[in-house]
Amino acid sequence: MKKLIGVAAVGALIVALTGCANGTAAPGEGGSEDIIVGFSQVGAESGWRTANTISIQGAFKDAGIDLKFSDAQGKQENQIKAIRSYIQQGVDVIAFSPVVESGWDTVLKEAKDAGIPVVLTDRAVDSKDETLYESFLGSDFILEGEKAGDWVNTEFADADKVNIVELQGTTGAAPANDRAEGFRNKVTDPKFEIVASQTGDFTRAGGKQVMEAFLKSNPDIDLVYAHNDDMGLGAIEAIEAAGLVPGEDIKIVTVDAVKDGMTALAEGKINFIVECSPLLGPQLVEIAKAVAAGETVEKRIVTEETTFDQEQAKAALPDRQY
Ligand code: GYE
Repeated sequence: MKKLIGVAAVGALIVALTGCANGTAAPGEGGSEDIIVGFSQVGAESGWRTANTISIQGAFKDAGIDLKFSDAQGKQENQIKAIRSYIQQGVDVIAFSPVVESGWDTVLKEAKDAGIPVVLTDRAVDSKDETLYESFLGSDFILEGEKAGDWVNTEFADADKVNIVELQGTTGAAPANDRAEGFRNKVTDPKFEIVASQTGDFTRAGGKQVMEAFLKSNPDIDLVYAHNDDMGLGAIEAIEAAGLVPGEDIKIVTVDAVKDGMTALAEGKINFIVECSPLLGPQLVEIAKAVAAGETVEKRIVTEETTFDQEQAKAALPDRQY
């Protein structure tokens, strides 16, 4: 059923974006496959990112569209350089996943002045001027944080005092800002205390290192809230090394639901995962084709997502693509 809805939604999107039911709004003589798209990826910090890169490269390949791909290795300056080089090359569309939210107005203005449409994918920018980009395709990160918070409220309904540590994503990144905010929107009862909060940069090594420090300075941690699976997986290593049982002595809630995270959830080492889908490639292709053809697309396209407890993870794992 879920699959059907997904297919229907993509079909509807194609119709909406191309404005015709057969999905062939080909600009010019050669058709939309002649376009060149420049894409700047954040890096390769997590399982989510790897799945996202595979989805995007695969979808453009399948569509027969030339995709120029660059990996910014987590640095905004590299993304700005890549965008400037795409402008210079005169690509038809620029798409990127902004590593942090701020500081994009100048380069986005340069793209706009060059007449090249820009599509944001996965992460948002905080630019006041919304004419600097055509569309933003990605998850609602505040909602993800809220879903994690809802689970915490239910899980600890009978507790008197809950000490929480938070492993934050990359400082200044939209998913780090919003997942922190969403969680705090829900976890409001005074019995909850966020005793420590620090960035683990969305990486497994970062999550492990920060968790080791948290364990040393906080003797009584009840819950880890990790902004992604990879940091949660790093925290598991630190908790086990400290002689404690992850998922039991210390509960863990994360965001993403990539295969390694889902495996740890099915094994009982993680307690709950909020899904964040990295499979943005096919929708990005449709948006790129449409904006290259000068069509107007939805300013905000939100990804549909679910949540998983341990039993649901066991059921979903065999079919998990990433
Ligand atoms: O949750 C994390 C990745 O921007 C949604 O980035 C993405 C986040 C994802 O490193 O694992």
